[in-house]
Amino acid sequence: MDHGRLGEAAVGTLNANWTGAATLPSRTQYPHQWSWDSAFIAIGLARVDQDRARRELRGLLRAQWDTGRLPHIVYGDAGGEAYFPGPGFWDSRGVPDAPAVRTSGIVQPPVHARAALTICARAQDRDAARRFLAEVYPKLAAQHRYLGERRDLDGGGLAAIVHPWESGTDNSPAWDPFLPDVDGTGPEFVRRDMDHVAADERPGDADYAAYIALAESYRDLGYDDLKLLDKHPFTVEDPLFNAILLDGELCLAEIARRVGGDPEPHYLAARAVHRGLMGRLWDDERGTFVARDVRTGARGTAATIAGFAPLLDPWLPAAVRDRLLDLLLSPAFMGGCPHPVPTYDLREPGFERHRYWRGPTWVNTNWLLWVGVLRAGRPDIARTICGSTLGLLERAGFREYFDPVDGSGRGAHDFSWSAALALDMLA
Ligand code: 2M8
Repeated sequence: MDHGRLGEAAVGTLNANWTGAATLPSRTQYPHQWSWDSAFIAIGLARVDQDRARRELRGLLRAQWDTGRLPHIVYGDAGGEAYFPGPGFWDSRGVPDAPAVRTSGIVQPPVHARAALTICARAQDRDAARRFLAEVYPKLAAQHRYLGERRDLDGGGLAAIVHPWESGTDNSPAWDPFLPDVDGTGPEFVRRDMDHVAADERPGDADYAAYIALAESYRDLGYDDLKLLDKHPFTVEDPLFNAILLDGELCLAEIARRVGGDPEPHYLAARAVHRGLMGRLWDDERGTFVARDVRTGARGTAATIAGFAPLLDPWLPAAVRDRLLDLLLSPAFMGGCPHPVPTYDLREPGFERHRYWRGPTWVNTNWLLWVGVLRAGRPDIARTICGSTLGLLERAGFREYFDPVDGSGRGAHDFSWSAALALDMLA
């Protein structure tokens, strides 16, 4: 397939997944609106349909809680049984600061300020773009305030995630050391996630039991972040989430500048995340950024795709940047397989070619790395990542993820962010 046809096919996929109010990640596997999916989708739509890109973000922001929390799922009309856990599980209607629309109670990486700024950057109608920025700025600023204030659990400058689903990289090996404390022996539930995808491409049952137990724990605390350190068994700082938070603050500073607001608080917030990343998550021995348990200070050891996300940080010391790039190009990642970038160190015994976030290549993490290596002054690596990602999509279609060894498509078909980010990478 040539690039022109790939672009047309991408638009077709996004149209097929559009409900009239939002774009579903996949009609079968994920039949609701997901938070960071919508941000990636808006970034792609900004290339072809500005109006829909704006509607995508607006739809999500309408589901924001009064505290600024932007939920990871906004439930639509798909039958209650189509996806587990459904809206009743989270019981957001029982929480005073939640909106009327039904949502989950956890968050996802804040790519949304980047999406809003991208929409503006691609706009032909500059006035409409500025009006849109002015409209969404207070909501995005509230989203970041929530993360910077309520989720910085011990004042260390980083936002904690309280559930692996909040990372977006659900069953990454990065979370393994922090899950044994979770008691997954709760009430029975029926997994719906394997109705459409092979079992060896999804998280294992023990992981799923922990996911449900953690979601119940947070829900039963009334989503009260002040109780997390005492009562919740998973409070972890993730380099991917925090690098995106830092990038988002820099985007907010730029948005503030354009709409006549004050960029300074956003620079300060970005600097705080930078200090937290360097002081807490940089592992000098391994030459990458790793996850850290807020409660114990214990750090993980897994070298995953998340470790490269701080390439988005413009203040990264040159020596740290160079070590990260060395690891990225080494046989552990880009140098060790024909279809990079794998989400986990290829040489680890726990690397799995097909299992979700434990090895496969994903389009959104490739896109983030593409932006990161460009920022790090390496257009050569950016070209390799871009060419290889588009090649995978041309050969295997808009699959959810890909086997980094043979390039075969895995997970859901017609997956929205694979199509959307192709549009951005094609341009
Ligand atoms: C995956 O996560 C959901 C739970 O949120 C699931 O496995 O059911 C992840 O890949 C996540 O990053 C993504 O946003 C979501 C929808 O595409 O699917």
